[in-house]
Amino acid sequence: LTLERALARALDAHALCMHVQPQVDRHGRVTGAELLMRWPQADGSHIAPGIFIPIAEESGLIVRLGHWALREACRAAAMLAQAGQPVALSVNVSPAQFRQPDFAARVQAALAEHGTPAGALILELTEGLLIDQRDASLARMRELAALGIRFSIDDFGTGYSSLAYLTSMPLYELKIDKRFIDDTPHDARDTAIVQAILAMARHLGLRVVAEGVETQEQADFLLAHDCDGLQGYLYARPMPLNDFPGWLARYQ
Ligand code: G
Ligand code: G
Ligand code: MN
Ligand code: NA
Repeated sequence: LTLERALARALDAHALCMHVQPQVDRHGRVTGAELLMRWPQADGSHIAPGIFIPIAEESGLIVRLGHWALREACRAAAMLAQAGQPVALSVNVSPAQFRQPDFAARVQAALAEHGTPAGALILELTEGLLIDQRDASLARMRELAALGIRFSIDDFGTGYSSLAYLTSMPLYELKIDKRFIDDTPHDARDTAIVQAILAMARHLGLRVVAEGVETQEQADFLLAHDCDGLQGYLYARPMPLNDFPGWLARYQ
C-alpha cells in the first residue's frame, strides 16, 4: 500500500483528526487557534502533516483532505461557541484547494452545516497563491471576504518577496514564520526582519501572529514590538480538539 492510498483510506475511514494550537495576546487572552491535521497510527503515534500534506498535494487528494479540514473547522467552531468559548479558528488551505471552482460554495456549505458564522473562520493562505494567478485569487478572496471570511498569510516572509499584494488583497493577518522567530532577539538579522514585518503590518493595519514562540524572551520581545498574537510551545503544543475546552477553561 502506498502512503498515498493509505492516506485516502484513512480519510474515507474517518481516521484523520485535527489538533488545535491556541494563540494568545499580551493580556493572556486566547485570540484564536490554528487547526493542524494529524494522521493517527495504530501504535498511538501520528504521521506529521509535513510528511503527508506534500504527498496529498502531489496526488490531488489535498482537495478532499482540505474540504474535510474545512468541515472540521466549522464543526469545532460551532462546538466551542456552544460551550460558551467562542474562538476564531484558523485553517490551512492549500493552493490547489483554494483554486477549485467550487471552493467558495464549499466554504459556505461547511459553514451552513453547523450554523457557524463566517467570522469564526480564518483561512491561512501561502504567499505563492497570491502571486501565481493573482487576479483569480484576488477575485475569490473578495468573494469570500464579502461573506465575512478572514484571510491570513501563513509562513510570511518565506515565499516570494513581492509585497505589492499586501495592499491589494483583503487581508486580515500575517503570520511570521517560525524560522524568523527561532533566533529572535539574538540574531541581529532575523530580529531586524521580525521588527520590519511588525512595523510594516502596523502601518498597513494588518494583525500579526508570531509562530513557534518557545521562550519568554521571544514573547517579551514580540510584545514590546506590538505583536498581536503569539503561537507556540511556550503556551501550548497542538492538542486534540476534545482537550481544548478544558485547556481554555484552565488558561483563562
Ligand atoms: O502541525 P505541523 O506540525 O507539523 O504542520 C506542518 C505543516 O502542515 C504546516 O505547514 C501546516 O501548514 C501544514 N498543515 C497542517 N494541517 C493542515 C491542513 O489541514 N491543511 C493543509 N493544507 N496543511 C496543513
Ligand atoms: O501552518 P504552519 O506551517 O505554520 O504550521 C505550524 C507548525 O509549527 C506546526 O507544525 C506546528 O506543530 C509547529 N509549531 C507550532 N508551535 C511550535 C513551536 O513553538 N515550536 C516548534 N518547534 N514547532 C511549533
Ligand atoms: Mn499555518
Ligand atoms: Na508557518
